[in-house]
Amino acid sequence: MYAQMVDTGAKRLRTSEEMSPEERAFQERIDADIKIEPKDWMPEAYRKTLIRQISQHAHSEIVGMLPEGNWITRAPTLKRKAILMAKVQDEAGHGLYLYAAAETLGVSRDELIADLHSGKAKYSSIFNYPTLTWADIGAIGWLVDGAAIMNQIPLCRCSHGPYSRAMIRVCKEESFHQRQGFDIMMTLCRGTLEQKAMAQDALNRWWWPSLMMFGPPDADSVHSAQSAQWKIKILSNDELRQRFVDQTVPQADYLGIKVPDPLLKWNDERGHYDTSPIDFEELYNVVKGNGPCNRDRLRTRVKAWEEGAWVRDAALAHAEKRAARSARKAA
Ligand code: FAQ
Repeated sequence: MYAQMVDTGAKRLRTSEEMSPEERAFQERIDADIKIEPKDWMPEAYRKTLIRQISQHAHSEIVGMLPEGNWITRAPTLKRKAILMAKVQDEAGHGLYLYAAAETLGVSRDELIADLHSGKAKYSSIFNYPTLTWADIGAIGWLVDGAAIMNQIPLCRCSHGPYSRAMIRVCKEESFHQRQGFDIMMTLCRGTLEQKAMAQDALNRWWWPSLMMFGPPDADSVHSAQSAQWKIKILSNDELRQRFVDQTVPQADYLGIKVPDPLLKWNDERGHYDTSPIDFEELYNVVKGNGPCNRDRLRTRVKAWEEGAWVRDAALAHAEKRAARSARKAA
């Protein structure tokens, strides 16, 4: 897979001879699966790549609270409401671990958040689609969390210590999220004809955007080759996408609903499902800011940040007061 990335990747990788002695020693540690920790030497480009990816990931968790948060007051039962609240709170927690992992690379949380709010930093394309019915909450858990886990399990083995450790806990919680989504879909699919139709409609709308979460095809992925060499990426975008399709299609069959792809077919020779070509123009358009909800999502985040200023000020004042008290006691 790595060789394939090198062949198709946009950037040529530096050979061992072209690296400085420090870089070579760094690459040797990575090749030997030794984690890179915050105080270790690292190439500037490695640090920047990680800040980019980890912060985008953190922003995705925080923006990702919005489409589901929108349904907390409308969940159909008290039990579903409690579960959804816990899930959305977990996402806030994931965002916080990830911001903390990015901070170990020498960037402040305020800088990262300013980049999100100015539109400079990206977050996952998937969160720019609307949640129109309760079945969308099921589809997000089943498909979006399912895709997130597929991408994040290999990240538990990535070369950066803080990121890899954050991923272990995140994946455990995501697995609960995925199951609660599937459980909502099961309930709807075993319910009335209208409920089953709602589940089918949600699958129709979330299927293709979920496949796009894995990023552009390998041939167009600018960062893949370098990230693979540094073991930030363990599996390629297309490989993860294929694994997700292979895992999810039988689940749709079990639910008795149909994946919205007329060309979807098991290929015995490849041992995988074949799909129709994916319309990556839609991904690029959403990433550029033109998805159905991009503007609304950013506006909501900026408003929440501004309206939460007094909470941050109060927490800071409290922390300063406590620090001063401890200093007085110690003196
Ligand atoms: N959306 O060269 P590549 C979740 C950008 S968490 C937006 O392939 P790379 C939990 C990419 O950043 C979901 N932008 O890039 C949850 C780059 O732009 P840049 C988030 C995308 O980094 C569930 C450019 O395209 N997960 O869902 C997307 O090697 C439910 C070129 O692409 C992560 O962030 C996209 N889909 O690979 C929460 C996982 N795809 O930065 C709430 C960690 C690509 O040069 C509810 N991240 N781009 O301006 C990764 O694994 C990687 O960053 C990829 C992209 C695979 C996303």
